Amino acid sequence: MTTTPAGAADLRTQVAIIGAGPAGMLLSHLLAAGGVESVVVESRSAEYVASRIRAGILEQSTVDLMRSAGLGDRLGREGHEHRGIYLQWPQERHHLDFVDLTGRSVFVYGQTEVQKDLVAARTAAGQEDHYEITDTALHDLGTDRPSVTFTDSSGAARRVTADVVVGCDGSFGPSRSSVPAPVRQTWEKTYPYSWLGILADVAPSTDELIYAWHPDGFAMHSMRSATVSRLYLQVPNGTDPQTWSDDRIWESLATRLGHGQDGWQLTPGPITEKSVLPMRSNVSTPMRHGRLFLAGDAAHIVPPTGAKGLNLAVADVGLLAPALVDLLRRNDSRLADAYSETALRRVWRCTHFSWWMTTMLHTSGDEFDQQLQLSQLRWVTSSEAGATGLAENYAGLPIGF
Ligand code: RFL
Ligand code: PHB
Repeated sequence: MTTTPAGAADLRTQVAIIGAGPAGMLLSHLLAAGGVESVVVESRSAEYVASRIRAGILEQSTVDLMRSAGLGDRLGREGHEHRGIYLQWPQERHHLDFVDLTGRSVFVYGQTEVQKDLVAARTAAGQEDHYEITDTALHDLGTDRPSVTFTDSSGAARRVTADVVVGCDGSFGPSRSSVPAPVRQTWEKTYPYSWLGILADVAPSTDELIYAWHPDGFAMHSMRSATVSRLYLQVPNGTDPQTWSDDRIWESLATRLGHGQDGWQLTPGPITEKSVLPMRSNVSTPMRHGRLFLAGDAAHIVPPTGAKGLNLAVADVGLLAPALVDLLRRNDSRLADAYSETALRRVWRCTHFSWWMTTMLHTSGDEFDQQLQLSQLRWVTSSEAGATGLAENYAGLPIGF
């Protein structure tokens, strides 16, 4: 933490939010609905943030929160409700029906679409945002007048003074490390593999997502719409996506996803995006220090196998918004004081689930591990108790969990 630079042009608000990703934008929307004003500052352009291809699955509680916040119209029209997923390994494919198992479903609705809906809502509310800023720094977090300084897109030095600062700036932003070292504790795990992800202009070859274990490595078939497919392949860390030709990608997907198995066919199509995503688990605690609160990837990262990253960010904000409304409008700090501990219960549950899905489905080359993975997959797909455990975690625990 540093002191505020002299001469910075001042802005005053109740909540200064760093980061305009889904956590920051949803928080500003929920705060506005609760009568609390906020300013959002973001280092990238609005177009860049809106076009980042990331998550694709919304769990039930995320959908419920978006609907109750008035963000459910386009999601209702364009999102696709899925009853469950397919889990498979060579010669076997099993459907897990989450609705039968838990009464809850999931929705296919891309993070790009969530982001567009959030930007539209914030623009309609006429609240203040600053994009393409640099030199973000947090100050005076131990006082009741914390501030954020930055250089705006015209090169001017600015300062936002607030009652509360919320770090929604992902794992590489400055907020997480503003919790001082003696207080901050970080748990981290990196995995010995990455995902090569593609977007393709082709109708999905499946009605619901397929998660496939294969001796060559994990593969997954997801989708964005009736005409756009999203697929992933396990690849070694450090893989350059350009070393994978389109033909090699489709051939590997066909092998790992079981093209020809029981007559199922994978239809290839033009690849429009190709990238490699490393995988790690990371939790940084506490999620509140003084007048600084952390939400979303700023506090925790999960590998994408459980589809939890975006949903956890939404769950954090679903807890934090009412806590800040109580704190700032009613001078009631009970929810704010409980925020870190309450949020971390769900964070650790989702961290465990994401690790469990990841280690069950990715091959490490160890033959003993392979047998354990296959045994686990057989159990999850044949025992109602096993299937229900996966379904309950995947379709999502209620917001207050
Ligand atoms: P975000 O979306 O990363 O937003 C953080 C924002 O903070 C900005 N920022 C700063 N702003 C001002 N000053 C600074 N110094 C700043 N430093 C950073 C950043 O530019 C950014 O706009 O975090 P948020 O809002 O917490 O949302 C979390 C989700 O985005 C994330 O959990 C998921 O997208 C994770 N994730 C995936 N999750 C899934 O559930 N399924 C997926 O398929 C999936 N794919 C992905 C992903 C994350 C990825 N990243 C982070 C590398 C694919 C990728 C590539
Ligand atoms: C996606 O559609 O990008 C997606 C879906 C489910 C996951 C991960 C990514 O577990």
